[in-house]
Amino acid sequence: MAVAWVHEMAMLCKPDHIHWVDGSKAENDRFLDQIIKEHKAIKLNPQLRPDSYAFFSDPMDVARVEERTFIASKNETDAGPTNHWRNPVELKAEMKHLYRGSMRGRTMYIIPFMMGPFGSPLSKNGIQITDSLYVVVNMRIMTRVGTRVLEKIKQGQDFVPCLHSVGYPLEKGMKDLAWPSAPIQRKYIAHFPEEELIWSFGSGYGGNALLGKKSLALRLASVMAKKENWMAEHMLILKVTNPEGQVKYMTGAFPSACGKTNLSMLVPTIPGWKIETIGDDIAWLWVKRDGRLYAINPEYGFFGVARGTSYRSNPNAMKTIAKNTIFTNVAITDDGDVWWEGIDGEKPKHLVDWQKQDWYPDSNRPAAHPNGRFTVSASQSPVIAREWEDPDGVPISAILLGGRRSDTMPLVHESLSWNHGVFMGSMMGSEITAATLTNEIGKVRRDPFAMLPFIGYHVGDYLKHWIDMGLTLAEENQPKFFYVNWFRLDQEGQFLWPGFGENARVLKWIFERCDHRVEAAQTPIGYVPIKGTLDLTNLNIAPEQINQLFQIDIKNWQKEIESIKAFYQSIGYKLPKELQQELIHLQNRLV
Ligand code: OXD
Ligand code: MN
Repeated sequence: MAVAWVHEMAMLCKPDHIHWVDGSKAENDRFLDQIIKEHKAIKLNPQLRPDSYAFFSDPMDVARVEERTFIASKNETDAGPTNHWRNPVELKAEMKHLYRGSMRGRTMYIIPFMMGPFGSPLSKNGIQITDSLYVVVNMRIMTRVGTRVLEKIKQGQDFVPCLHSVGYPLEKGMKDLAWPSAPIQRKYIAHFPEEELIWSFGSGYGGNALLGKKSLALRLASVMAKKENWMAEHMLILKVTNPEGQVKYMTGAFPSACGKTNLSMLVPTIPGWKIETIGDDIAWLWVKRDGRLYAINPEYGFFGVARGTSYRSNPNAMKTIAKNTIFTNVAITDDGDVWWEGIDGEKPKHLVDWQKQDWYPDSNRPAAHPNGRFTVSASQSPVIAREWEDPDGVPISAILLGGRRSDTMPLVHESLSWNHGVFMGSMMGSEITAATLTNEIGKVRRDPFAMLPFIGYHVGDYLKHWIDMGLTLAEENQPKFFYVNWFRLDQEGQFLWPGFGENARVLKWIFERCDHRVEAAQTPIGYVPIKGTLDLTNLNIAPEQINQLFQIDIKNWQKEIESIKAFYQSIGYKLPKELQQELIHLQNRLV
């Protein structure tokens, strides 16, 4: 089956060579040597950053392209209002035309990969075909790649076929580019949920090209999950241990660039508490016979945003990327190391920026791209939990939700019930920052469960699936939902909460709420800490700041309700009635 599909795709794309990736270190070393020889990356100074490489993309190929991302289900209503829908037959015909001969002059690499630990009931096999060695070396870090997976597929296990081409064939005599790709109107990230098939064309960057991540583990997996009664979520998974050695696991949904990686590796400031990582971006969740919710991380590495990462914001990430790391679109120092805005230390006097231009402190432009990334194996993290590859998953006690909100949302509030928690997730929003959409800065973008760009079907059906999952959980085992907001500002525009390691104080409160160890006060929006239960020991924070952090401003909440109503209207008739009811209840509680 796999061989037949590869053969068919080779007939279509017409590569000069075909290489089946075995995933070994020797093979990877050969690929990296070839990449350097072809001037497609630079090797960083081995004394400063051993076995690490830096790539620089085409300036037109630097991020996920949501406007060129398609869900090609048979019926348009199955894609819903949050996706770009295309008729699968038409889209295939259009894309086939592009793939025809698209790998001329190149090698077609066949990558057998697995999402999820070996032996987990949720794990899925995939085979990605690609003509990009950048993709091959990144996939080897981000997923479990190689012969062991291929053996399983050959024994008859299913796999998701993923076809990828950068869309830049090399005709005779043509010179290759350092970062070949296609113009935006020829980029396609296409998902065929009924066939469980992914076709990506024209981009070599991140989620557009590393198809195990957003395309398989979220968009397609969300459809499979709905069908098979589990959940594929844009969530970190963390392990919290209290001073008595008791452990709880939590997941957290936060939109892109809201600090998921930082939170999943946090160094607590409160003595005796420990945080370890299971995953930093994606969680697959299911209910086991014991009526509890369990999670695995389907990924094998971190594809983290470099900007802002430092020993101050995330020391564990800095230690993780000390070696064996691939960097993309960061700046390079004169001694051959990496640099980005927000990293520790003085601004260098000279750099080579992500566009390979000389850069000086007065150059008036960022040296690293805001979406510059590091790709690194999760196993290199000093705080990876020992059970992070447990095929049975970890039991989840709490589900964190959040985004960037300068007002309205308190530091933390807890759901009143499962359906209220789903309501909190459904109305999640984050203020748009300069890194996303420049013309709408400051506006709240509703991003239900941080899944807006990743739900592979109708958002209304997705929210109903969340409601239904609550029914399959024994009530005493239903995780509680906690909406957190580290980003609330005072009247002067200063952060009210110090953030970073101090966020562990909020995790401690959440931990103790799950254990019924601390009381909480009920407010119209949910439970909040009563005085003395949020540990503020040795924290230099004025009582007035705490008051402001928890202030529930009725006017702001009424505005919030209007905005949620407008969002709900955009979902249309598939919005679950349970959520409509939760909105009415909230409105009534606020009066
Ligand atoms: C990511 C994203 O790359 O959410 O994880 O964009
Ligand atoms: Mn993400």
